[in-house]
Amino acid sequence: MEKGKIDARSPHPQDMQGEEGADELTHKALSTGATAQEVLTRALIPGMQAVGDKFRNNEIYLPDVLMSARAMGAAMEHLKPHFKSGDIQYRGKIVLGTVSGDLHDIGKKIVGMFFEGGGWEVIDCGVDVSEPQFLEAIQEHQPDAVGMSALLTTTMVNMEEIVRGLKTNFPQLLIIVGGAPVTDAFATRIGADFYSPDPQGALEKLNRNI
Ligand code: B1M
Repeated sequence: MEKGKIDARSPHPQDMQGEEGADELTHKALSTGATAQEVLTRALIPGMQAVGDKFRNNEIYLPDVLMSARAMGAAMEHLKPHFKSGDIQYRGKIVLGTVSGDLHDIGKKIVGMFFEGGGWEVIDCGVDVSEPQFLEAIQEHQPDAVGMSALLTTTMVNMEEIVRGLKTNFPQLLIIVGGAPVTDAFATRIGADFYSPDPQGALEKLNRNI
């Protein structure tokens, strides 16, 4: 998974041609007696942790992260029924969205994949998400946290309004913000609880606080 090998048919990475990937290995682990919890905590979470650390240290590039996240997604398909049946508990629940006026979703999707790999249930509201839409999602899903992404300097203003609105309605709700133009100082100024420049940091910050 860490190397981004999705399944036996996938051509990436080249030095693993024909080898089994996250799909087959997860199936095999579950059918030979490993519990879903063990697969999650001993394989997937450490794998995504390693990917996040390497990405943060510039040892791998964005396409590598995307391939690993896709491999993780293939493994997660086998675990989903176990989450549904209650065999394994999610670590927490997060509502994610790119703020209103902003259509960039690549980074936000990666953040979502890291959270899933970290054992979180992710409610992804998509892009161009307004304050009423965030509020509706919060009421419906009762998350532990909300994550917001903004990629345009012009939509940082919308992020500010949304954070203030959500904090007025749900003062205890943890809010984490990110995206290329967002900074720690900006996050503090608008009243968000956390800022992270990368998905791994976002996951670590919320894990420490949930
Ligand atoms: Co747009 N765009 N774009 N664009 N676009 C930028 C952002 C821009 C910097 C390009 C430039 O001019 N150099 C610029 C913004 C300038 C500014 O505001 N200062 C820009 C512009 C101007 C625009 C338009 C206005 C262009 C136009 O139409 N005139 C327009 C706006 C549309 C809109 O949103 N309303 C527009 C449109 C588009 C496309 C639709 C064509 C496309 C988006 C496709 C999509 O997302 N589905 C696009 C793209 C691809 C880019 C660039 C090239 C790449 C963005 C990206 O995906 N990066 C970008 C230039 C660049 O960055 N080189 C650019 C990769 C992604 C993995 O990184 O999203 O930063 P990022 O996410 C990172 C971190 O930021 C962090 O983790 C992620 C993974 O490491 N992170 C979080 C993100 N969210 C987080 C949340 C967290 C924590 C961490 O906690 C919750």
